[in-house]
Amino acid sequence: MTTTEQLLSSVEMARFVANGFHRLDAIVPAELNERAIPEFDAGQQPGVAYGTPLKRAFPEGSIPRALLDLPAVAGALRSLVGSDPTVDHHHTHVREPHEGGAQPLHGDAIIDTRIDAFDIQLMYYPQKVTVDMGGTLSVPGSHLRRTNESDTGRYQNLRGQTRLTCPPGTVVLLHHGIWHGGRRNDSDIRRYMFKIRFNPTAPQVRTWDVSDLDDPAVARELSVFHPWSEHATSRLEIYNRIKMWRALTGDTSFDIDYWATRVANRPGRA
Ligand SMILES: O=C(O)CCC(=O)C(=O)O
Repeated sequence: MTTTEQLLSSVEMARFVANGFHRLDAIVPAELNERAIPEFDAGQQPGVAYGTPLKRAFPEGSIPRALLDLPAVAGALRSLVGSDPTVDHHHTHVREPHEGGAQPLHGDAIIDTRIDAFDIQLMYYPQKVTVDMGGTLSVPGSHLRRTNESDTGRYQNLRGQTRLTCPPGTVVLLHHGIWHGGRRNDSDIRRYMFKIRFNPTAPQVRTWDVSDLDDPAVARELSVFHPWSEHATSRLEIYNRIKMWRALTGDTSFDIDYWATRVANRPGRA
């Protein structure tokens, strides 16, 4: 697919497959950010039943509708989850000033073994988030390491983890499996994050701008090593990414250094 929409490129998709997130800094206009916090405080976001088609989920003029209509957000979401996702649920997450504790590291569901489909979680930060405000901690590249909800909560710090700091109006789109948690807010300011989870309704195959599919940078992005795992274990993560890239592109022969081809070779069997 090649269009004038602000779709992700293949290189950006490969980066998402390797890291588990796509970040859009300061993408939301100031007037929307200014409206958001009073509305979040007043609990004004419209209730949405599980599985409501995105096109019907949020009324015209609402903050989520305006957010999702931004071309960069719409294009990235379409690239990741297809054109007609449904809304799973949404929630406003607040970290209170000087609250004294952090949220344990977790994934947002029970073990989810899907390789050829994934949900997207949108996180919207209407205000500037500084290092002491309890920005969302996440572990890049952890999304394909399948875990059960808060079973990872006993890990306090992992090499390579990031604690989000950002300018106002930042949106991050994450793979549902990424390990994350709200950090302790040591500031005097309430920290807000509005999250929407989306489910795909059609195969997530070539939903982005594939005109650069053969760019060698795709394999380079998929081959990145993250510091939380040993060298050998990182190879398993690259193998997981090869499987995901095969599913996303429909190219069952895609490989990096023959790794997936070698272990699938079973001569004489169908
Ligand atoms: O508040 C945060 O930064 C993260 C909260 C969250 O994503 C969750 O509770 O699942």
